Amino acid sequence: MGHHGRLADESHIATAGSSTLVLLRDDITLQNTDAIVNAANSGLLGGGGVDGAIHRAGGPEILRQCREIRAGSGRCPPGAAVITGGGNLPARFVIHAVGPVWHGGSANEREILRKTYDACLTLALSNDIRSLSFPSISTGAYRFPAEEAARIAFVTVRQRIEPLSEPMEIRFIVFSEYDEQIYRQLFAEYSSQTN
Ligand code: AR6
Repeated sequence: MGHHGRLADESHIATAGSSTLVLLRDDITLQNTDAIVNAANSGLLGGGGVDGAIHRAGGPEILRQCREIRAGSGRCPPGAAVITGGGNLPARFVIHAVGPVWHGGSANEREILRKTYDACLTLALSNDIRSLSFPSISTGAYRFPAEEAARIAFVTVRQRIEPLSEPMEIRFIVFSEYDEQIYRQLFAEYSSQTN
């Protein structure tokens, strides 16, 4: 549990069905969840931001598996995700998810972002992953407005895990104080509805 003791208040923890949602301001590569999600691109061969950090911390085995997937299935379209091992990371798996590039909002970006989170959860459930850490997909290099992206992330995850009977832990990992405020607000709103 290590990392989230300091944040264990109502605005950083929420319950959805038998599962727990956690908000953490931290580095995603340090998370000891079964899997972490990478904010990847369609090429699947690395990049900057979260992607760069994951490949640096996880070592060459992750890239090797990504190359194998590329060779077998080609590029990964926005809204989809693939899974590899975690290499040297504490997490056993990395789910490489491709979010939409923000083009102003009329290119179906919101629906594609929703599909991206959904694809991660589908892969998690089919690989027996019970704990999963998400970064704020598309809100860095891909320029998706952070507030709207957070709401889509939060609602999509909640709706998908609420009906599950087996408990899961989902962490939303943010890097900036600004992003933390956005998620904190969502957690607080949601907790006040359900209590
Ligand atoms: N841990 C947690 N969050 C982080 C970390 C980290 N180590 N590093 C950055 N963030 P981005 P995107 C935050 O750009 O917008 C890459 O080049 C960051 O502050 O990583 O989906 C890929 O190869 C921001 O809030 O992902 C793609 O080409 C969020 O993570 C492209 O960028 C996402 O920023 C994907 O862009």
